[in-house]
Amino acid sequence: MEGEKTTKVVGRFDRSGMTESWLKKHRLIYNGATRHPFILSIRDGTVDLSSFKRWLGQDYIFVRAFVPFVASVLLKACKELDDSSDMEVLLGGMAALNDEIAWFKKEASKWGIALSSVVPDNANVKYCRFLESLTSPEVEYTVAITALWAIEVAYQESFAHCLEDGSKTPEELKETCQRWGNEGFGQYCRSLQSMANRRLAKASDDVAAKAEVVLLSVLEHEIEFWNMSRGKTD
Ligand code: HMH
Repeated sequence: MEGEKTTKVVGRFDRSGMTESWLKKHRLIYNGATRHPFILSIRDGTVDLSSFKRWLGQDYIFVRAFVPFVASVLLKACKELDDSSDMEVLLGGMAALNDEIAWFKKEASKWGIALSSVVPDNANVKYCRFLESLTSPEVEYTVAITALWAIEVAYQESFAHCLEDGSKTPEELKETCQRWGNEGFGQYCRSLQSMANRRLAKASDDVAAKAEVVLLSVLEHEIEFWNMSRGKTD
């Protein structure tokens, strides 16, 4: 129908842009996850390379646990009748993870890290358990897609900050920052965000409240993960 795409029904509870309003509401914790001292130390070139190596080894373990979580979100999307394009975005995300695992192996060998002997740190174990809890069929697609967006955008905002004009990121860390800070990954995050917004706009108050709690949990886990990488977990 003519004009259908431009007509927007504004209900009593307009939730378009729910994620944006949550980020405003929870700005302090969001900044904690995206402007962490570990990230700021990469950006200003003072990063301790042993911290960077610790992060690399731990993140490889995290990403291996992240794959079944993303697969569970994909499975949920496939069961939703109305969101066939979501499935395609998520499938692209899965394909990128295949590349990412290969990249971790290459990067680890460059830094002399034996990935098979990395022992997961407490903060990582907790984060991976949290991811596993979200794979349950009882977790609604709306909640799961909000979590996935939050996990990805935390890295995107963090690493993009290390590539901005005026940053002094060491040459040997730029490729890592590019992995998550590049424009394509930024676009993927914006797709995830609009998928989450679209679902949240139709969600019950109860499901929306659960999604907000999950967003906060993700941000807390991200902060703990940076703390662990930096080696200061007080
Ligand atoms: C801890 N959060 C953590 N690791 C990652 N690789 C991402 C988010 C993004 O995929």
